[in-house]
Amino acid sequence: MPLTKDQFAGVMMGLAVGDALGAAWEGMTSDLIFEMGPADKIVEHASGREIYYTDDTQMTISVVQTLIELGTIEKHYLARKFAENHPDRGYGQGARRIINAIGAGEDWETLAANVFNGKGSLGNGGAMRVVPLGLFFAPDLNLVAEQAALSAAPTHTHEIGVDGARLMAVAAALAAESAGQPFDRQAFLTQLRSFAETEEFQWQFDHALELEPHQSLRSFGCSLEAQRSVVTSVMCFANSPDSYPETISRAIGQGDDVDTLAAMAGALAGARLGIGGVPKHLIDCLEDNHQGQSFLLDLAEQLWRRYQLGCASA
Ligand code: F2R
Ligand code: MG
Ligand code: MG
Repeated sequence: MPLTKDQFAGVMMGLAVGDALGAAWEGMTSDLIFEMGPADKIVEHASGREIYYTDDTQMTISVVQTLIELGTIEKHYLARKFAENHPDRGYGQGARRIINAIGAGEDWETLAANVFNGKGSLGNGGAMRVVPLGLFFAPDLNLVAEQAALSAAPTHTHEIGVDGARLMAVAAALAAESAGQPFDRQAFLTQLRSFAETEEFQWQFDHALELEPHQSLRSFGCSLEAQRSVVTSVMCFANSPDSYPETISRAIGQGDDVDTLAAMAGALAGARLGIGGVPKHLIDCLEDNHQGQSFLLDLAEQLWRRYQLGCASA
C-alpha cells in the first residue's frame, strides 16, 4: 500500500515537535528531568508557550528539499542546501565546521573525512535528519539504506555515523509500512539487526531483542554519538508504537541529548501513526515563523507528491 500524505505530515510534525520540546532539556541528566518534570508531565502540560526546533529539524529540511528537487540524494547538492539553510540552531561542533566550509567554498570533503582526529564524525547528525527519506524510498529497504548513507556523507564519514543514518532510515520505512496493523516488535528489531553493518549496532540490536518493553534503555546511551542514541530512539518508539506522547516522554526521560532522541523517536511514531497521532496541543506550540509549522507541513505535502510520482512509475 502506498504511504499517505498524513504519514509524511506525521513525520515532519513528530520530528519537529519532539526536537523542540526536547530542546529545552538538552544536556540535562535524567534525574534532573525527572525532578523538574517528570517527562510525561512535560509532554502532557506543554501548551501556552512557543517551542523552537533545532538543527535536527533544520538539517532534515535540506534532505527533504533535495529529495523534492532531485528525487534522489546527490551529496554536493545536499551540502549546498545545508549551507543555505543554516542560521545556527545548536549544531554539533564538527557539523558546524563543515557547513561553514561549504558556505565559504572551501574543500569540505577533505575536512569531513578528517574531523575528530582524522576519524570522521560518528555523531547522530546523519541519523537525526533521515526519517522522511526512509518513507520516500520505502518499501525498498536496500535503496533506503543506500540513500541514507549518501545523505550522511557531507558531514559524517565514520562508519558508525553512516550506519546510524542507514538504520534510522530503515526503521522509518518499517515504521511507515506497519501503519494500520498490530506492531510486531520482534520482527521490526530483527529486520533492523539484519541491516546493521557495524559491530556496535549489531550487538545493540541483539541486546534489544532480549529486552522486555518495560526494561530500562540505559545501556543504549543517550548522548550525541550515533551508537549512543539511535537504538535508544528506536526502542522508545518500538516499546510504545501506538502512542506519540509515550514515545517522546520516554525519549525525553533518558536525559542528555533529548532533542535528538525525541526528534528521532517522534518522527518514527509519526511515520506509523500519521499526523493524527501527534497531539494538536503540541503542534499548536510549535513556532510558525518563515520555516515553522506551516512551512514544514507544506514541505511534507510536496515530498509526498514527489513520492507518488515514483509510485506511479514503478
Ligand atoms: N550539538 C548539539 N548540542 C550541544 C549543545 C548545543 C548548544 N545548546 C548550542 O546552542 O550550541 N546538538 C546537536 O548535535 C548533535 C548532532 O551532531 P552532529 O551533527 O553529528 O555533529 P558532530 O559534531 O559531527 O558530532 C556530535 C558529537 O559527537 C562526538 N563525536 C563525533 N565524532 C566523533 C569521533 N570520531 N570521536 C569521538 N567523538 C565524536 C563529538 O562529541 C561531537 O561533538 C545532535 O544532538 C544535535 O541536536
Ligand atoms: Mg539539536
Ligand atoms: Mg541533540
